[in-house]
Amino acid sequence: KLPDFDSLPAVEGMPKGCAWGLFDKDGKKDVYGCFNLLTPDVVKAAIAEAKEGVSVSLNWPIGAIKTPGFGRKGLVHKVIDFNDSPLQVHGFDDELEFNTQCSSQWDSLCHFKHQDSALGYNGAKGSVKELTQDFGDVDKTKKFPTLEHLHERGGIVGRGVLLDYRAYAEAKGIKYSCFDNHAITTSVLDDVAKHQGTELKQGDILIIRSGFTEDLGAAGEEEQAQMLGTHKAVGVEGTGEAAKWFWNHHFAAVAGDTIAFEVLPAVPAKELSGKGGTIGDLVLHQYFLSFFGLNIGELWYLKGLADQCAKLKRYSFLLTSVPLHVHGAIGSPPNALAIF
Ligand code: UVW
Repeated sequence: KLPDFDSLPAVEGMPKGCAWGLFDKDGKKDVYGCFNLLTPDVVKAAIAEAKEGVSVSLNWPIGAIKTPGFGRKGLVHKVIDFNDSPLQVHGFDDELEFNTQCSSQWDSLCHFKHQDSALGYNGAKGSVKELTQDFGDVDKTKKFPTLEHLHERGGIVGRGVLLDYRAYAEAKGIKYSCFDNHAITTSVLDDVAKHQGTELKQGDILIIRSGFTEDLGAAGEEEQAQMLGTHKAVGVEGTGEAAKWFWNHHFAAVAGDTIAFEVLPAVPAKELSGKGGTIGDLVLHQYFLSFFGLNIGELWYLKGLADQCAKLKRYSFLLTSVPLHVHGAIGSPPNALAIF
């Protein structure tokens, strides 16, 4: 049984809310965070959600945004004709170059640190150089909670649950733009669950749909740049109270279709010091990734999932996801499927 937020043990020099050490085993520092909640019993129960034999991809095309936000590099896709290569035969290869956070993605637990202490989940500290150096010695990166470790535990398999905020807002006549700072409060998330008849359980992978990737994908290149250029985005309210709500549900991970999961711009939370108006003010990123060990998925494409859930009147399903197997991976396309 996991402690609730108010009972989390104090960690010297850190604000309240660190789940550090909770999952440590045999004197080894944990690197999986809340994915530890995907126990064999939780996975077996999740597999029972696959009844219809229908699967839905949750992955937006990697090149869906021509100029991704936060100065990130978009996709460069080079197709190589074997006739132009030393092979001199008929056929093709291709090469991809992209920032792993330019489209649908998982944030690893060392993607965004607690800004005051520069510490990541479970006290992980160190520079990019330390994280990526010496590709021959995997043990050197064991202390960093990267996505690579997920391969040691067989990828991500669990019960996915959709909270379809977009459909709820349409039903209730709530109007909003995905490119404005529209905050989805946790009390509204409770209402969405009630409206759908959905029960949230420990170990769930919670997915929230706002329509962000659908609206951005429908826009042309110039319009996309304008939409992202506002640096405003719909998302979950970035407050300590919201962080508490998420921890107390004991999710295995959270994901959504927005660019930062939490509303942008972030407002410095009273529990965390912040400079004001900077990306360092992200509240849920600091709580989820650094304090809780709760991975965040962003920019997932959720229209097909929403349609399938509405058709079946069922918002839970088997979810599988396999991040790229890259040494020291900080972010990755999720390669996520919902299976009904
Ligand atoms: C940043 O890290 C700035 O954003 P995100 O994880 O939301 O892509």
